Amino acid sequence: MFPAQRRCVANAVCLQAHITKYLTATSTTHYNNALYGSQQNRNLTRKSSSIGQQKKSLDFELNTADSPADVPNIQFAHARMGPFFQEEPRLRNQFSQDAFLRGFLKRHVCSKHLHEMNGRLQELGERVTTDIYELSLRMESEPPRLEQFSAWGSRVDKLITSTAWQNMKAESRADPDHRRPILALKLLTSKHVTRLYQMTQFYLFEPSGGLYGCPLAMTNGAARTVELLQGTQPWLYDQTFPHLTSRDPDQFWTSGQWMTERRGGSDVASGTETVAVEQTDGTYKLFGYKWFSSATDADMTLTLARVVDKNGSTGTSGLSLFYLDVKSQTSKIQIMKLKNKLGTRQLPTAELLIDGATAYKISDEGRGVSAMSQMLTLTRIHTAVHAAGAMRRIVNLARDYAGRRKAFGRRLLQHPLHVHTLAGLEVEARAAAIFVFEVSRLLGRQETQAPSEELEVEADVLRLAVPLLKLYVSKQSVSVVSEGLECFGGQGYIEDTDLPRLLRDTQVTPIWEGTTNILSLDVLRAIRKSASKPAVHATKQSESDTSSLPPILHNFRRDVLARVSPGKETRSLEVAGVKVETALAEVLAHWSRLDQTQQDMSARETAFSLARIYMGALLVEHAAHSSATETDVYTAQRCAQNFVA
Ligand code: UCC
Repeated sequence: MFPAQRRCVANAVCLQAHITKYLTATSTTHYNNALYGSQQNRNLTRKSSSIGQQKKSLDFELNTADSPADVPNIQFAHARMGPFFQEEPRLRNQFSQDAFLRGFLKRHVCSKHLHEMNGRLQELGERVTTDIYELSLRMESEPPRLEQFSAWGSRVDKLITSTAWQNMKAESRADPDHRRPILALKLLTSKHVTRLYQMTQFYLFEPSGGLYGCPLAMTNGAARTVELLQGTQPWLYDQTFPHLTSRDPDQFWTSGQWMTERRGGSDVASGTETVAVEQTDGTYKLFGYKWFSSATDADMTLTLARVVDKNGSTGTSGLSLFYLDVKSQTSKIQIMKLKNKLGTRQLPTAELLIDGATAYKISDEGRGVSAMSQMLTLTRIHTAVHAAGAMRRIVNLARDYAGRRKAFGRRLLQHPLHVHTLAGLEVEARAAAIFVFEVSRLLGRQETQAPSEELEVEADVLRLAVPLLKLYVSKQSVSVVSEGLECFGGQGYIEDTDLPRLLRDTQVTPIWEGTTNILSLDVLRAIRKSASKPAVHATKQSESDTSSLPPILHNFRRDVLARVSPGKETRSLEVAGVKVETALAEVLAHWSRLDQTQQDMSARETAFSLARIYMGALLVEHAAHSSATETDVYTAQRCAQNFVA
């Protein structure tokens, strides 16, 4: 046996003891109810499998009155369907089901705001299982259509979206009274938790959002970009920001993010063909072909183009960022085709020919990518939120189903291997969730707190954490959702159950907003850029062995060590804490020995390791908190044992 295999077997044996303890220990908790079904449901299941119930079921079968007298009254004869119907998994309030999310909020939000936040999330947690979910089903079954020509041959480019898609725009902004918005930007008075609150809303919303989270993500990114440009482009802020953040569905605008072109893809800088010709009034006319506009019905968009002179020459100029008021320019934008995609079919994604649309340059010339980077940060966090939300949803459904489905004489929850598998998925879902929550919290602090040394360190951590979050959680969500489908057997593959949609709609996450490799290179970009800067903070004696690290890695290390430190003082978390620390030391030491080409080649492995280490540290920190539960401790232990290495 190879050492890795030996370690696996040893881990499995050791974990078995934990699982047994875990199941026993949590038998009275809310989590256990979710995993096993409530007592009431258990009684129902027992009832429906009793003999008396079988007789009752037969009464409901088809054609019983037509049975010929010579055929005995047996199952399946003459179109009788038999008494067994599989109970479906129930989607219950997604907030009250999520003890982990509630625990995280309790740790970070003061009691005054927590009460308000919990109330609203509770409400949203219910709505994503009822009316919002219903809308998403309709959005899936009524995908957008494009009517390019009228009956008499005129080019009309009419984008036809379902009423459900249109309603979702309103639903995402406000409740029926238009007073208590869902997913609005600025809600709570304590601003630094606003981002965290917003992203937890999206986390609950995404799996039932029919991909309306995509235009909302781009809108969120555009709002932040416009806010950052307020100093240089106050008119842009005044004109767009109130709409982008409005709680009133009639005033609310969505924004596009048009940066993908035929030759571009990931290589935006050299592949962008769109050009901008300056007009005498200072505006620009854009000409180009956008190959993938995610939600084509946006009211406005931020887009990249290269400024050219009157002869069409670009010189050496790089890309600049432009604001385009789409609504007023529809006659200058042709919808060439709608994209036929594996998933995200609810989204009206299109190829667009821009033929002289008027736009406004909003960045310095050649600084377009840099000016757009905050939009990328936001949409990448949203992508990870979508991925983590999908993981949570499939695990919740699989847990519920395990309490209903009976096979080999027992319910699934009574099969140790199934429970072990489910517990593994739960750990993955929690690791993804805590990564998303913490990055959102850190972003909120950057956006709202006064500058300080602490915030400078956090800025470095965040710069690294965003691509790590996006690349790891997206990739992992495909595997977790796929494994989750298996928990339903063949039913997981059947479209009517709405389960396969979850897989299709998460498969996009490792691809859009930068593929796994592109984001691994972004991690390298951040490290190398930081290496060219002097370290901001004095190095302590104890840290001298890592003083050759680029400052961003140095700060990342400090952050991880600070997070695991309390856990190392706790008996149950000591091993997990040491594992995280050791893994970090190994990865950083290995990194320091690589030359540039080797760093490029191993960028993906480095990124995956750093992501796992960070999640391990977050879970240990969470489990060491005074409010932690036994399940939190188990999660940190299993995470460290399984995937921090
Ligand atoms: O648009 C799309 C669909 C939208 C769907 C949104 C859905 C959201 C989810 C919803 C959930 C339901 S998809 C399009 C996605 N395309 C990409 O993500 C592009 C992928 N390619 C990259 O990320 C590349 O790495 C580029 C484009 C960033 C590389 O461009 P350059 O020009 O070659 O990059 P440079 O020269 O390295 O960087 C230019 C500047 C530098 O700053 P300076 O000049 O000051 O040194 C970089 O440090 O930009 C800075 N920069 C960044 N800053 C580049 N990337 C970043 C970053 N990530 N953060 C901060």
